[in-house]
Amino acid sequence: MTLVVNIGTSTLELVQGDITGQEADGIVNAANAELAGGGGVDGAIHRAGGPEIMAACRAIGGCPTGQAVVTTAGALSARKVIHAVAPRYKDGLQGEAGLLASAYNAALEIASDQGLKTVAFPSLGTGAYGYPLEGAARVALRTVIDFLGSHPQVERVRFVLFDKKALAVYQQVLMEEAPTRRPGSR
Ligand code: AR6
Repeated sequence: MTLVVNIGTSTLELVQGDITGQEADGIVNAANAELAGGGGVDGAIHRAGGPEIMAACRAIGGCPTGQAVVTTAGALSARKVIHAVAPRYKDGLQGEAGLLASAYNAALEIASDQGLKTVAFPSLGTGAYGYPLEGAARVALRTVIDFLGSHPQVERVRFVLFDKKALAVYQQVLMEEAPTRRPGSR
């Protein structure tokens, strides 16, 4: 089931699925600071998008934690891939929440600058980097809600959650965080 919430004139959606199958102008990758590829979302995006994306990552060379860079989307149907780097979670006392929010903000700023109207995000940080799901969902959703409130040019942000558990946690947190909601409308 899709959960859709209006944020001003934009929409925020939660769906379960594989990020590489999404139709969106921009697809966000859960990258590492070396932009070297890896498992999880990163592996899936490079597999589906082909070698052009890695060539573009090599040319850029790297991206600090909490930041994002943009490349071609290769063979994916999206126009661009935005590579965002979440922090490795230790104990929550190393600035992880601020860095995670910063990674989302950086990706959203790029989307806005590039004229990407629709953007698909995975749950940054909650796989190999170990960020606890509920805390990550709260940071992710708050950051996106704040951004959409002041950037109507980004018309739709869709979180693509890989499994039922992640979808359920994001749904719960969104119910708590969203200013207005329209649950189950699609
Ligand atoms: N579509 C959507 N979500 C997915 C997919 C997919 N195809 N595959 C996994 N997830 P992760 P991170 C979920 O590990 O924690 C990589 O090796 C997954 O269940 O992809 O930011 C990079 O190269 C989890 O909830 O990203 C980095 O080194 C979420 O996506 C490092 O992992 C994020 O998991 C980044 O770690």
